[in-house]
Order: sequence, then structure tokens, then C-alpha cells
Amino acid sequence: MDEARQTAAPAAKDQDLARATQDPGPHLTTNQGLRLADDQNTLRAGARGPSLLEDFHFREKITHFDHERIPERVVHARGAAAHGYFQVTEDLSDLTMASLFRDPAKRTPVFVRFSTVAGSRGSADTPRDVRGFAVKFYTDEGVWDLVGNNIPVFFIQDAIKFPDVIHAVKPEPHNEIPQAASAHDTFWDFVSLTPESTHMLMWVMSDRALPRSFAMMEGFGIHSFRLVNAQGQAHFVKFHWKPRKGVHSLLWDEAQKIAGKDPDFNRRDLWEAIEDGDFPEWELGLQVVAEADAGKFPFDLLDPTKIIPEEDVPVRRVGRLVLDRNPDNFFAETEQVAFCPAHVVPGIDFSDDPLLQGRLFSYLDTQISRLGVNFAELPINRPVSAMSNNQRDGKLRHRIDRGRVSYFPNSLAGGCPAHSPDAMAAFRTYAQPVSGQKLRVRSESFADHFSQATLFWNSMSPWEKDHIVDAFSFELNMVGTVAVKQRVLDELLVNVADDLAARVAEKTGLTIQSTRRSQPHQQASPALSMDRPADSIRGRKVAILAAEGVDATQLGAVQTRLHQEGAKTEVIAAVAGSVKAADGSALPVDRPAPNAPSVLYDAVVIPGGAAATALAGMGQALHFVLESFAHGKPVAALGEGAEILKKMSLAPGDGVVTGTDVDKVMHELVLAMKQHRHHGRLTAAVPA
Ligand code: HDD
Repeated sequence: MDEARQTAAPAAKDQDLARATQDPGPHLTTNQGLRLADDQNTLRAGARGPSLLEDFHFREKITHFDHERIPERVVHARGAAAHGYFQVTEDLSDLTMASLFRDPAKRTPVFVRFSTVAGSRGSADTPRDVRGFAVKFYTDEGVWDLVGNNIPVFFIQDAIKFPDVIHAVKPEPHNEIPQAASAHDTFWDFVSLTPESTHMLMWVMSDRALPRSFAMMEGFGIHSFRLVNAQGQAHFVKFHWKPRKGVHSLLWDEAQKIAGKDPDFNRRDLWEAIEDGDFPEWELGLQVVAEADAGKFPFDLLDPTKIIPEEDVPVRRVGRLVLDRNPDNFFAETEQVAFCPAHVVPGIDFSDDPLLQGRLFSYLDTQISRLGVNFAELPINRPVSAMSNNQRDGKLRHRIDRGRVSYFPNSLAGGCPAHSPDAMAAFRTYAQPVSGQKLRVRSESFADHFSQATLFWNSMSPWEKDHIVDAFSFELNMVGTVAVKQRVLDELLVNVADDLAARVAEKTGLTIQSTRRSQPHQQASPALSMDRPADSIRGRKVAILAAEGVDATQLGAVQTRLHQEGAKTEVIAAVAGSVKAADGSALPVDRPAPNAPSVLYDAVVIPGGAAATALAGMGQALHFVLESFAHGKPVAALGEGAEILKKMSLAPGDGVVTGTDVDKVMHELVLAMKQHRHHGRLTAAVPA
């Protein structure tokens, strides 16, 4: 068998990682394996005297601690990750020779890291921001990294502007304010002068930037890549990840509150889903364009600020990504994982997208700065296929390369490691013809910055448009420099849509001072809207309010029904421990009210009977229901529970379900939860 191509069995990476993983041993030792008798006291001269330099144990322990931190990622510093696998559902040999895409029986191990972009490593999970969606495939032909985002376009068209857009969005350099937020002068100053960012801004100001769960967001490779088959034929391809749980988001008000109540909200959700066996899953989708058709679009396929509308080139679903194991150690795996778009395997190649071209350089460079030149040797980064070359030495080299030969060509080692012939699927760059003058220019074909921003706007449902208007207005109202806000309105938004510009002008107290450059088109792409029900409520969290006198049988029926649907439930009461049920039993409480704000749940159930009367007198319970209602969440009130709704003038209907038949009410609640949220509610007068 070809040694360089061991088979990546599903557990291949797990087995590899197991070699580096260990449980704590029974005896405390130094790093040199010396057993210790006392780790509580430094060595000192006399019981109350000064510490002694001789205390090698103290010095080793403190020195190691002093050096525990590595530089955080310059972007995408905050993240969470999980192990899993990828499997194609059909043989894609017609498109690519990549082995992971050819055999539906093969499971390729993956490690996937999700992230926010602007915040520091310790920032909250829920700012308005793009989410990273980086997938490392440990294929039997080498590591392939698909380093994407949850938004299919980018702010800039050329990688040379990346430091600028990031400097602009990061906390301002003089006072390091604000953390993990684009709502400040420098970001809007930059984008207002960079019209190519308009399409991306529409996405970032939409609810896409506030995912309810990593498992409920789409992922995109963004650039056009190339798939190359064994005959050397290439197709352009855009990669999509389609979540099995549907695409759902938080509201801005929720996202802000969650940032304080549970800053680990998305990270926790990912961790718990995997621990519960509710494995996050996505389908891989491909939009494939023949090389000959590349010029047939009204935009340039190489322009990363453009999508190919799904209605024009359908997304072909070809595989599944499943995350089924949490990391053992955050630092060793999630922090040290090093992605790089230049990590490809035979059958996957690049396009000339100038953003992608720049990324091919930047990531290797950043990993060296973060982790050192031998980062590829770290357990989480090393391939499952055999690795052998003449690179040597460098800080923290782990491998012990035997022999006297570290050069090529050589005869002393029999010419090894040797070039691989084509039959062994070695990587060969796609032989794309290239010619031209050296120019520092932007192609004319990249010049239209507004058509797809308008397409996005036209494709939104009324509530999605409302949220976009509110987001632009919120952000601009945080900007101090009036000229900057005015420029966003006059240079960007007027060129997207009249109503968008007018509505943002009204909410920001500005007056439009420019006219549109061209007539906006009326086209829409329905696939861009998130206004679509989910087919299940798996992984959603339902709060069940409880108080003394609660009907334990009724509550049990509620739990059983929701658990059957794959939802999670938590019983919330005034204090921790248990509540006394009507039948005298002690009903366990999952969380006391002060630890259980409504923003952490997807729906709420109010029980009937004596508990309803007790809850009606509890401010925290009333606030919970009011806030859930104001956030458009499904609310179910059983029997007397409906009195609480009446008391607060919350009308049934539109996701508020009431009744005495538990089965029927739960059935309606599940349907309402599949809608996720009920935006039609008139909530302006609700005090929450
Ligand atoms: Fe990037 C990290 C995604 C443009 C330079 N990027 C990083 C991560 C993701 C992306 C998901 C985090 C990976 C992880 O979890 O460790 N980046 C993108 C996407 C882009 C993009 C989808 C546009 C389509 N990035 C981009 C450009 C440059 C970089 C144009 C530089 C020229 N990105 C980096 C970086 C990072 C990074 C500085 C920081 C940490 C790291 O690489 O490992 O090299």
C-alpha cells in the first residue's frame, strides 16, 4: 500500500489525539517526574522567613504559569470548537479527485471552530458580528481547511485592505473602546468610505449576525474555489453549509442581555447539545459553475462581495457534517488549532479572487506568530496521512527525524522522501493559463457595489427589514461624528433602497442629502430570507414556570411531550431545590428565577391550578412572561395560567396558546416553536 495514503477511518484523528491525551496521574510531580511531598508551601528560611531561590519547584510552577498565555488570534479570537465527521452522500468523482468526496462509505474526521470576529478571547458570544465557521478535514490525502463564515460575502474585495477593515472595527486604539462591537466611529468611517462593503453591511445588520445557536446558522466558503477531477477538468464551486436545525437568530435586545446573563451562550449551547447526544449537523451544498460559464453572470465570480443567487445556480446537497465529540482540552485543541485556506488536497484548488489570494499568505504567517514554526506538529493540527519532508529544527520541534539526509535530491537516503507520481494523487496546481501586465488596479468587473445589496433588501420579509433598519439606526446612533453617519446614508444606503435610507434617516434624525446613482432593481432571491419554519424543535429550550401547588402530573405531561420533540425543558421556581406540588410531592427545580432570565429560553409554559395563582403575584414570573411575549416567543398557558396573560393584557393567538387539554396546548406550542418567533405581535406597549 502507498505509505503516504493511509486510510482515514472515522476514528483516525481520535486515535491520533489519544496518543497525546492523558488523565491526571496519582502522584504530583515536577515536570522532570520528581515526586513532591509538599505543594502548599514555599521553601523558606525559618517558618516566618524569606523564600529561598533554591526552591526549584516553586520557580518551575510559577514560571510555567507566567508563560501560560499565547497571543490571541488577531481576529476571530473568541471561539468554540468540536470534533466530528464529514461524509459525502454521493460519489463526486465527476467534479473532483479529492478522496473525501468520492466514497459515500468514507467518514473523514473534522474539527470545526466557530468564532466571532471583533471581540477578544474573553468577550461575549452574542455581539452583532460575523461568525467564523472553520472546518479542518483530516483527509487521508492531507489536511483540508475550509475557513468560512456564516455570511456568504465579505467587506472588501482585496486582501490588502484587511488590516484596515479590522483596525476600523476593533476597539479604538486610544482607549480600547468598544469591546466586540461595530457600533463606533472608526468602523462606520471606514465602511462609509468603502462602498464595496455595502452588501456585507446588509448581512451584518440583519439577524444573521445574531445566531441563536452555532447549529442554527449557515456556513459559506465565500470565494469561488475550484474542484478538479482526475481528468484535469475544473469547475468553479461555492461551498455552503445548510444547518439541519434551520436558520434562527436572537433579537438584538436578547443578544445584548445575554451578553451579561450568559456570555458563553453559544459556546454552552454547542457543548450541551453534544453532551446530550443532540449532534449539530449540516448538509454540504455546492454551487457548481463550469469554467466556460464563468463569464455569464452580471458580476465577477472572483469578487468576494457577490453571491450566486441560489435561484440561478441551485445548491446541490452532497454530504453531511456531524459534530459529535467535545474537545478534551480547550487550549490544546480549540486555541491551538491552526486553520489556513492554503491547506488543500488534490482535487481542490483556488481561484484568482484577490481576497482569497491574500488569505493564502496571511494564515501561515499568523500561525507562526501565534504558535511557532512547528505548529503543524501540534496534535490538533497534525494530519492523519503520513507526513515527511526535509524541513528541520525550529522552536519546539517534537519529531525526531532520523538519518543524515535533510535535502532533496539525495542519493544517500535512496532519493527519499521522493516526489509522488500522478497515480498516487499528489497535489498538482491546476494548470490555469495566466497572462497580463503587472498592475495595481481593481478590475472594472468588480465595480458594482449596490445591486446585490438591493437584492438582499428586496428578499427580506417585513420583520427582517424592520430589524435591518433598527440595526443600522442603533449602530449609527452610537457614532459621534455626524459627517460619518451622513456619509453612510448618502453614499451607501440611498444606493441600496429608498425605503431603507428613508427609514434609517428618520430613526437617526438625519436628512438625506444625496440622490441615488442609479435606479434600483426589483429582483429578489427568496433563499436569502430566514423567514422559514423549522421542521423540528430539537435543541430548543423551554422554561416551565412553577410555584407551590403546581400540578405535578400536568407538568410531567408537558415535559414528556416536549422531550419527545427533542426540546429541552427547565423547571424554574422562586428558589432552588424543590417546590411543593399539589399532591404533596417535592418537585425538583432546575433553576431558581434569579439564575433563569427569559432571554436564555425559546418558549415558556405557565402551568394551571394553584401554581398559576401563586405566579400571578410574583414579579419575576410576570417579567419572564412579559419579556418572552415582547421577544415574540411562543407562550403556552395551561388552565388558570391564562389569567396571568389576561392580567397583563397579553392577547392569545400568534404563538400565545392557551387551553386545558395539555396534549392540544403542547401540540400548538410545538407548531408555534417551529415558527421560532412571532414577529406580528404588537409589542410596542409591552413594558419589558
Ligand atoms: Fe480570516 C482567522 C474567516 C478574510 C486573515 N478568518 C479567520 C478565522 C475565520 C476566518 C473563520 C478563524 C479561524 C479559527 O477558528 O481559528 N477570513 C475569513 C473569511 C474571510 C477572511 C471567511 C473572507 C472571505 N482573513 C481574511 C483576510 C485575511 C485574513 C482577507 C488577511 C489578508 N483570518 C486572518 C488571520 C486569522 C484569520 C489573521 C487570525 C487568526 C488566524 O488567522 O488563525 O490570518
